[in-house]
Amino acid sequence: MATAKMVFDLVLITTLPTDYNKVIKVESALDCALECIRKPRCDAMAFSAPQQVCYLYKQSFQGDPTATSNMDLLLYNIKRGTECNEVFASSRKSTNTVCDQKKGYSYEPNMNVCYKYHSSEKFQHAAAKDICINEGASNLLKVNSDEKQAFFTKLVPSGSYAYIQGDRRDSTGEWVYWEETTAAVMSYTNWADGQPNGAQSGQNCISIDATGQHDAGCHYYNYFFCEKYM
Ligand SMILES: [Ca+2]
Repeated sequence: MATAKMVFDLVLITTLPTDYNKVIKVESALDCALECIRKPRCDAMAFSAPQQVCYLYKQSFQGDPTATSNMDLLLYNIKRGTECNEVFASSRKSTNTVCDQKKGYSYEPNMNVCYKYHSSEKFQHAAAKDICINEGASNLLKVNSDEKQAFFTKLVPSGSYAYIQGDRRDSTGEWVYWEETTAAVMSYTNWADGQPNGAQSGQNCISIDATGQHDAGCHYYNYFFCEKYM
């Protein structure tokens, strides 16, 4: 059996470079290294210990001579022999959760949220959800904290609405999130003034604008947010 040789060079950098390709939820720096090695075009990686996420890069890092080591954020350049590509090409596909920048997804480390804002074409609620799932997301975005409410309502320009997760069950009037095929009662809502106001007229979905959350007809055409749950 060929010996697969690879070298990890620790690089000192003050701030995380933002030109990463993928963000992956992992448990350790070693898992992060394995994710990088599995990808033939990955030349560098960063592991954030507090968030347990792994950032993958196509380009090697340039070290910063003034930076000091930081155990919360470990960055490595990776050099490997061609044997490594052969060894890992046949290794099992990772089951870790990936936030894929190539598909237009962004990662917000402070909230640990991987999301995409679809702001060019409007869709009805069911179609929007299908688009999210078909491009690898978990579902529409869950706005289930004050931080997410503040962050995402700011992204929607005045006069526009964007769908998020949540719909009302006619039988009980409860608002629920869908976890694959199971409905979970929503624990967080943050309605705009005067909302929800559409129970009588079948406003059974949720959109956000700059002012907060609105119950909205699921047949309305709106922009939308997708989320990959990390
Ligand atoms: Ca409404």
